[in-house]
Amino acid sequence: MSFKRRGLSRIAVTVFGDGATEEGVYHESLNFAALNKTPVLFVCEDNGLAVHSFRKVRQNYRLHEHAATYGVTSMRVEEGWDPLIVREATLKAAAKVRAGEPVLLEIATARYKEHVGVGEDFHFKYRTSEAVDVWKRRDPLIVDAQLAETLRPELEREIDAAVAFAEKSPAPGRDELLTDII
Ligand SMILES: Cc1ncc(C[n+]2csc(CCOP(=O)(O)OP(=O)(O)O)c2C)c(N)n1
Ligand SMILES: [Mg+2]
Repeated sequence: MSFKRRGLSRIAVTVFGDGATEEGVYHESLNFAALNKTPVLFVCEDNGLAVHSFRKVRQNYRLHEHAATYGVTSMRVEEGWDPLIVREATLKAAAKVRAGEPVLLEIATARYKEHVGVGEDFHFKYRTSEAVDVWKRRDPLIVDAQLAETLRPELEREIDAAVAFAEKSPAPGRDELLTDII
């Protein structure tokens, strides 16, 4: 809304899980964005899980069909393991957003680790490691070790720079509350 009011040609990208779409704020945000034609790209990482529960016990809607009822265009990528396909879809969705409408981009994916943290959670038995292996066998960072090693230094530099920037940034004060809002 701020970008639009200030006449900036920027877009906002928000990334969330399929489980988050059951929260009221998701629906309010979609409605607000559609109504005001704000330049927002909603990206849903759809792994079919919310913590330990599967979609079929949680959702009576198909996300992309449901977005249409708010007048939000949606796109779905099944090949979430393929960065080039994800990139292409994201560029297409972003172009639509720049042209003046919010878009929902749903990307099928898998969660390798537990819901929060770096451990595995197969011992809870709500899912099997075999189901996740299907994804790992298609994951270029696992299948193509050379590609992973080529990318690693640049990614590590980017992460280190982001962490250093965060650590040296002062906490925001009250005077910043409305910065970039109006
Ligand atoms: C702001 C906020 N609202 C609600 C919750 C409660 N909550 C915890 S996990 C979760 C859903 C998780 O599902 P998903 O985002 O798909 O993550 P996944 O389990 O796939 O990693 C929700 C709604 C929260 N943590 N924070
Ligand atoms: Mg999920």
